[in-house]
Amino acid sequence: MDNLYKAAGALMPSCVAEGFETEGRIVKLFPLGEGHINRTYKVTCALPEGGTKKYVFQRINTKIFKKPAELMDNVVRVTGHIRAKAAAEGRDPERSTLRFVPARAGGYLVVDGQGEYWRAYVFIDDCVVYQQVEKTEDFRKAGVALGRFQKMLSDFPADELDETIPNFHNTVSRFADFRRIVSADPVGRKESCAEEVRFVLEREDYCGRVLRRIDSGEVPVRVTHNDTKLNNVLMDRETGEVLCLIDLDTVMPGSALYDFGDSIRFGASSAAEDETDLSKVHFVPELYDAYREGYLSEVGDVLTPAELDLLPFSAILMTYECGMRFLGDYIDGDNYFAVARPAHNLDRARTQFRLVAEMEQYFGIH
Ligand code: ADP
Ligand code: GN1
Ligand code: MG
Repeated sequence: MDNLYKAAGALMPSCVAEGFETEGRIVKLFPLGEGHINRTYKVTCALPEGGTKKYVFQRINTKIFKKPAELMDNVVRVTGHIRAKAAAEGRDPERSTLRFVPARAGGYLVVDGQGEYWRAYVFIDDCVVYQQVEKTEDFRKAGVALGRFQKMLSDFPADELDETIPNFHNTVSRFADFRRIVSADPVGRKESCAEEVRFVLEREDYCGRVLRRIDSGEVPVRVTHNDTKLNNVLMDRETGEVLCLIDLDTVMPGSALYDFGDSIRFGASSAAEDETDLSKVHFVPELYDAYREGYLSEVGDVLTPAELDLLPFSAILMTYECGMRFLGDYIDGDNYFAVARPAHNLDRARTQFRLVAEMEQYFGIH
């Protein structure tokens, strides 16, 4: 039987630790991050000549990412493209994107004895990640990071990327999924959230608004990140400058609006995504303006008039979509997002709807 490397409440099979072309011997392992999908560990290796080398090991949730090989192909290509661009623009390529570690058996994946898929990348030292905005200026910089990311990938052929999760931000199909879950009500939770269900159903009209502009060609399909929450942005601890976007599994063809809107959803809020005291949850216009300014400083001249016009609506749409996904998962019995308490997904949905209502009022969009 495999040795197991132990972390707080977590185990990593030794075949995983030994399966990558990492240097040195593992001396430390502990869980990282607050993601809802994958399992992430920071791994420290001691080098024979002294000193250490740090890595991130991640177990891919294959219930959600059903094609790990295609996923890795996407992210290896995209990070290679960004690294070359960053170097050409005079930035440190090793701090400008993730570097994946090859598997000793070839490729970038190791499959453990349980059939779980793992990948590894180099840990970027001396960086910080925020769960919530502390300084407005940091959020402006996060906007720069997204703009730069989209700009660097603007010449990457979007049609060569695999759609790792089909219809990821297709709000029309998300709405249809939601309606199906509510009808089935598999664990009898529908009654307990009737008001929230009504909130979603009343806004069906939002669902096709961006898709129609994509179909008409006014909103182009670009290479997008699709999960741009603030804790996926690395900043340099010393200089405070933005380094890169991480958590690249959902990089796919999409709309720039999805990325902008998702950043606002998470970052331009006065509270955490799962705050239970709704009186603390507010949309913060000052943060919206700061992010928009940073973002447009990089891509203001690239976006089409329709994209620029839809920026405020994209914030409403992505917040609405995420709330609908949380609520759908709650009614479905918590099969998708990791939860730490029984009503966790309902709490998350409630914060999103609170933000939607405030954004509607602020932007005068209904
Ligand atoms: P998830 O959100 O799916 O758990 P992430 O890829 O976003 O996984 O990683 C979780 C956290 O781990 C990040 O928020 C960041 O704090 C940290 N992290 C991930 N990759 C690196 C890296 N290469 N260097 C430094 N920190 C990292
Ligand atoms: C998930 O994995 P994580 O926590 O970065 C989800 C996003 C949601 C987000 C809500 C693949 O992201 O779409 O916006 O939770 N990722 C996937 O916090 O579904
Ligand atoms: Mg993440």
